[in-house]
Amino acid sequence: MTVQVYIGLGSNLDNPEQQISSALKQLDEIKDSHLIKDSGLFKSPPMGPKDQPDYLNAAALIETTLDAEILLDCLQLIEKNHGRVRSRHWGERTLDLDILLYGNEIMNTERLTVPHIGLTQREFVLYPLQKINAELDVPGKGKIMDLIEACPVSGIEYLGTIND
Ligand code: ATP
Ligand code: 5RX
Ligand code: CA
Ligand code: CA
Repeated sequence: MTVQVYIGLGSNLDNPEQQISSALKQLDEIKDSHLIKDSGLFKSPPMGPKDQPDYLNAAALIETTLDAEILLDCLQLIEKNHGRVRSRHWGERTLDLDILLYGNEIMNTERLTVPHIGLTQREFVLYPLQKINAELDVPGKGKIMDLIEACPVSGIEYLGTIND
């Protein structure tokens, strides 16, 4: 069964634009998966610890037949290949890949909370999702437009299309 999955991308170290551009190519190369669309690039101040660089974020829509946990394994391998080092909680990173939505499923396992836990509080997730699909309905949460209206403003800027 093919499922539509939205993935969140983030980077604030070692040429973030290049990290995200490269990660999008890697997403298209995951087995049994294809990249359908990306949001373009967004810039925002760090949420969580403030003493780190601004972030570039994007979202991607892929179609896959992989189970969510297998997909997570693939995403974590891509993070590792991009030199991600875990120094401190919510700290700076070369690449972060989160499963934002997995079809219309709601899941809560040891490794996965879907829809992604922070989604409704994060402009850097909601705006990229809206860019890909303005009609998007977030399972258990509501329409993307309404979620954006209710989200606390933290400041986000659209930078445009991602160059490869
Ligand atoms: P946040 O999840 O709040 O954005 P983060 O991205 O910095 O923070 P990580 O350190 O990258 O968090 O991930 C910690 C763990 O989160 C992962 O090992 C993974 O098992 C778990 N996790 C739970 N739900 C998800 C999800 N939807 N997508 C990706 N990882 C998830
Ligand atoms: C921790 C997110 C606390 C929100 C996190 C990103 C809050 C970030 C990112 C921006 C983190 C998780 N800030 N902070 N973009 N990731 N702008 O991708 S750490 Cl309140
Ligand atoms: Ca994250
Ligand atoms: Ca993550």
